[in-house]
Amino acid sequence: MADTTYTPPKVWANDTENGGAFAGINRPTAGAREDKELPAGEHPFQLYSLGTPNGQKVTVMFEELLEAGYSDAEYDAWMVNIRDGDQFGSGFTALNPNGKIPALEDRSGPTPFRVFESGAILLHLAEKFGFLLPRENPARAEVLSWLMWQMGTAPFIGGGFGHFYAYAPEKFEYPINRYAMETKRIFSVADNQLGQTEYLAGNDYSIADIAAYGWFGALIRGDAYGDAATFLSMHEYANVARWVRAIDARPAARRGRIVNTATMRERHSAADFDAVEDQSLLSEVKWKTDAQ
Ligand SMILES: N[C@@H](CCC(=O)N[C@@H](CS)C(=O)NCC(=O)O)C(=O)O
Repeated sequence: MADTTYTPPKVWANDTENGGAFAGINRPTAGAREDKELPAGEHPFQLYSLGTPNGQKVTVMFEELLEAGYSDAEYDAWMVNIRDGDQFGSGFTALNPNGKIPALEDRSGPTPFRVFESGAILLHLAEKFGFLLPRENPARAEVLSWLMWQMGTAPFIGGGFGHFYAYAPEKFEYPINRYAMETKRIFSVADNQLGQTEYLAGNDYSIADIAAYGWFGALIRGDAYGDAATFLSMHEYANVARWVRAIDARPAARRGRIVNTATMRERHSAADFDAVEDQSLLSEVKWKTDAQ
């Protein structure tokens, strides 16, 4: 058992000097910290996001819709820099009281309305366009189950494993062990499933795959949390690797994953992809690991 000298006080108090990577922006309270309007473009959907795995869910979905010919799914994607605290501007928190990307304003009808939480945004778009979500059960229930599974498990990978392995001010053995175990268990769930079906919820690509792709892809390719792919023995998940490579091959996924990143800070039309300097980013997805 690891040694610990910490005894929790009777009442917790915020320690802003804890040294973690996000200590400067984290607070125990929610709500706007400054008055700041959001920009808006001309398209029916206004997305405020960042190219993290949660943000990529929505941009991959929009690009899949556009790829499939749903021209009504045109969107403006505005960058919200979470390290600078953009998520605490009054315009953003009015769209998402939880103060986290992604947040969407649907202006396609007479009365604009907000949708927040990446899973809710995927579901909203899937239902609105009748796309990547079967109408009938049991196929629909399977997609919803895997979508909610992804939403429930992601915080253990990011807020748990990623935080303690890469962002905490010191390497604490207990939480790294706990969340490494849980992250590997989550990969094992996906690997078992993908050993039986082509995609997470069956043999058809769905919003459940879009939800999970950013998270699983980043870890298995070696893009997330330093050397986490080696630490977590990502080579053990051959079925997940096969599935990530299949989605990497989709042009819409390659476009969606670069929106709201340093490569493409904002996206307002398809022409923005032609302007990307390194076009190889759009023709292939490079892996740092050799997980097969
Ligand atoms: N459950 C949320 C999680 C979103 C989330 O964690 N967003 C992170 C970036 S990936 C964020 O905005 N963090 C900023 C902060 O916590 O202040 C969703 O899936 O939409």
